Amino acid sequence: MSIALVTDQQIKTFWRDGVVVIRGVLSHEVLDSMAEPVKRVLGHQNMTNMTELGSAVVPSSGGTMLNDPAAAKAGAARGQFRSGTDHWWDDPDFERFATRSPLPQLAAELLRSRELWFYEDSVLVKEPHTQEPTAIHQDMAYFQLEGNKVCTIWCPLDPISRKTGATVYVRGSHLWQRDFRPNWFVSQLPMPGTRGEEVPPYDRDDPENLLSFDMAPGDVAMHHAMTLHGAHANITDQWRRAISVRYCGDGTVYRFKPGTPLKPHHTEITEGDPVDHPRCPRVWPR
Ligand SMILES: O=C(O)CCC(=O)C(=O)O
Repeated sequence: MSIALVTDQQIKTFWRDGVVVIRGVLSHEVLDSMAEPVKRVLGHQNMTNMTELGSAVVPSSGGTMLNDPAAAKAGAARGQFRSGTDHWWDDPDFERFATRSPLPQLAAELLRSRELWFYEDSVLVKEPHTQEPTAIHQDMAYFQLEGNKVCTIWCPLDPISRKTGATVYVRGSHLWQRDFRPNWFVSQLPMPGTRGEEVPPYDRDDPENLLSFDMAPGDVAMHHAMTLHGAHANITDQWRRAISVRYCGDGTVYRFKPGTPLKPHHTEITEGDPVDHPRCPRVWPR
């Protein structure tokens, strides 16, 4: 029997707020072991440059640093928001992180799930001076899934504060039973052909309705897939590197969402089937 990683109070907080931070979960060894793999994927052509995507889809968002007179005058560099998914498909380091670290047990305990499957990993890097906040969105809109035990664990590799690009969560929004359209991550514009409500505008600095946390490397934030969330810009000289790992638990089935990109193996799956596929392996219990 494994020793519990979370307390009853933390489980209650997760189900009440839609997010909880668990401190000191990942050891220095685990964090150090992911520095090189993250560096590798940053050099990989499959990483999306969200900053360019942002200015491509939102011409009014302020454009590039060269169009920003204040930044241009100061001679400041401008960083990019880089993001990619499914690195574990061809990188055993990412597979080990998602399947052999304490994360599966942590997710199973907080979800109160007997079993757990691994859906996806994401690398989310805001280089120094990345001006784009992450748009507020609901992860479930991007997942071809349905169920109440689906989550993301956001794992920063660097110290996190409002200035370096802390994530923000709309408190309790997982309980609203509202489906929101997926957007482009750097703009609130919904993806074409998708269904649901458009995400309303939020003030990221509203402590009444939004939760945000200072975090140290090793701390993780787990949110429910229905929780609306985003992140601040990184206005510092420091890198903000994070890996998100997404899991689903008991009762999760495949549900295809019109307009939401499919993964190649989704063509082999029948809608309504319980999750279980070599590309969505069971990771708990081990
Ligand atoms: O890292 C970010 O800026 C956003 C992370 C996020 O939205 C997620 O992992 O679901």
